[in-house]
Amino acid sequence: MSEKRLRIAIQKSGRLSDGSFELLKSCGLSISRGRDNLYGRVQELPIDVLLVRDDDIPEFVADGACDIGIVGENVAEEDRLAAKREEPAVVVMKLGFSRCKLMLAAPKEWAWDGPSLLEGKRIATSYPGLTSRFLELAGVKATTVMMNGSVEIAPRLRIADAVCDIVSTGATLDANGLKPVATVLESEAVLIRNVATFSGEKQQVFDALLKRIEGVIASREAKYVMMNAPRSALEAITKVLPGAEAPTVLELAGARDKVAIHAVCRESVFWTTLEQLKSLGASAILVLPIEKMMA
Ligand code: PRT
Ligand code: ZN
Repeated sequence: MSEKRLRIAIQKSGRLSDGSFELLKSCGLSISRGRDNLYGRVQELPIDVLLVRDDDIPEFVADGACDIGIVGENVAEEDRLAAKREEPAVVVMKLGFSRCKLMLAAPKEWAWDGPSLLEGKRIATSYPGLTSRFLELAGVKATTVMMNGSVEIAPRLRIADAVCDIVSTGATLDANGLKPVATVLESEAVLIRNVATFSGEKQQVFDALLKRIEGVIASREAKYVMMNAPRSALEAITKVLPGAEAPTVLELAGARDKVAIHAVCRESVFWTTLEQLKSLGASAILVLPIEKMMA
């Protein structure tokens, strides 16, 4: 593999992989996979893709085997806290998918009144670094019991009193007689990078990729909103449009007191927003998706 190609590590299969592949695809990149399915090559830019287990990604990026990677914030943060690397990988940006929470969970019958209830208890987790930091900040002395999987069964097996695990819907905890009691980390997929300066060419590729990712993320929520409205309502309408910069105001043929308003809204446009616009006198309101954006 050439030194000039930017190397990105993504999860081969699991809860991060669909989002990671989709993101790269939305950036206009198509990946041709090697026969071993461990390595891919991007056609449009000098980028190589390594398909690996998510747990390996922070290390690969920290030691320079890969330049960048996509991983859960939970895994990136745990690596930073627990692995004690000299120069851990740094988080470049949040990517808005694979959202979940790392949560402390206790048996349902516990009357939870705060973290002090965990004093002297044993907590099973795959995230000892994050769990210990949370307990320390809460001033609680408890023991963490490291488990690599099936953390939720630890209390039933009397391996631990409580757990600290990833929660999405909460169904797994519920099925195991546990309830979430405190959030340790709100997580989503993040882009991480090696701390060292990239060579000139690699930096250019990295900058181009970053610009595209920013564009994809910005356009996910963004909408192009158009409407006709009384000229007098312009100010009130601008205030209602979520995350919009100054809108474009256009003359309407044959109407002196009405204008057309066009705006890019960077935040979600809900039905309630449309109802508010309507009540301010807007009509013919259109909300259109935006495919690409570049600042
Ligand atoms: O094979 P590999 O090591 O690559 O994958 P993995 O099995 O270790 O990880 P994977 O694919 O399960 O998760 C990758 C990342 O997705 C995690 O590090 C999180 O950042 C994120 N993520 C999002 C989740 C979940 N949602 C999730 N629900 N990771 C795990 N879970 C598990 C959780 O551990 C628990 O067992 O799902 C269960 C809880 O789900 P609910 O819906 O019942 O609450
Ligand atoms: Zn894993």
